[in-house]
Amino acid sequence: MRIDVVSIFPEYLAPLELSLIGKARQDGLLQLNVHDLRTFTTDRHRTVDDTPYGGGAGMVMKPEPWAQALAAVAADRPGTSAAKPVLIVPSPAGERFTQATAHELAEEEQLVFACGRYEGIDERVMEWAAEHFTVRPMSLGDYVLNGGEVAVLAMVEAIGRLLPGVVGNPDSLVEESHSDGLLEYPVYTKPSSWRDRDVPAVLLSGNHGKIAQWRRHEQYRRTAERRPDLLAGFDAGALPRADRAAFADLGYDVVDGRLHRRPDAGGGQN
Ligand code: 6GU
Repeated sequence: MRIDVVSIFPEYLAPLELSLIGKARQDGLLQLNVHDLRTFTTDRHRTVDDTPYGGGAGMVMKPEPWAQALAAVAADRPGTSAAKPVLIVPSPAGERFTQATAHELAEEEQLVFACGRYEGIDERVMEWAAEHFTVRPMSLGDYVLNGGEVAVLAMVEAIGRLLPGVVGNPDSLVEESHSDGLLEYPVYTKPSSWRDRDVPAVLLSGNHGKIAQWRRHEQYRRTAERRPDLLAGFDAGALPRADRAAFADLGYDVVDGRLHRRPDAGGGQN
């Protein structure tokens, strides 16, 4: 995969030289280029922003430096592949970036990230770019960052670790939070007793069936407690009796293959 990132703070992307993603770049699994938007300006002051039409607080990123940068990135492509590269525009006004999005984007040949700052990029850039790219404004969640750079660090890591060969043991991608629509179960290591706290006995039992069931039920418990919103999308159609009982204990009944919180159930917010 090839990734291009355009930013006025290219140094912000330095962490992508470290750890798993840095190793993937060294190993040639990921070709990642960071571009300084200011090198695509033509004025003496290398201006990238201006005041907003219609008034209001803050500044807006000028369209022409972005068009120059994105055209350069689109022109400099490996081979003559049919697919347009995907242009990801980090923004709190974007579509939500999820594990499913990460899987989808990990299949692409080329991703380009356009890091906005200030109040955002002139909207006409996104319209113009649609000619060369599949444009996808993307948000990490419902909070505001000062610019797209930190969001790009998160998205590139989430996508990059799904590329073949980047994570040493691919099994670790299967048993993690969100891989099955649930939160991950709790984990423990030695010593089995630590500061008067014991590891749950079932994990020392050697009974792999019981361990798997305990872990699954812990996933249900955690998800019900911390992210009940995720349970609305959970496929409860083919659950074993013991799993339905576990959900009943948490206040959820299965109706037509979907989980429904019992109205009289205590505890949680939902
Ligand atoms: Cl992707 N960008 C910015 N600037 N703020 C955000 C975000 C992205 N996701 C949540 N807040």
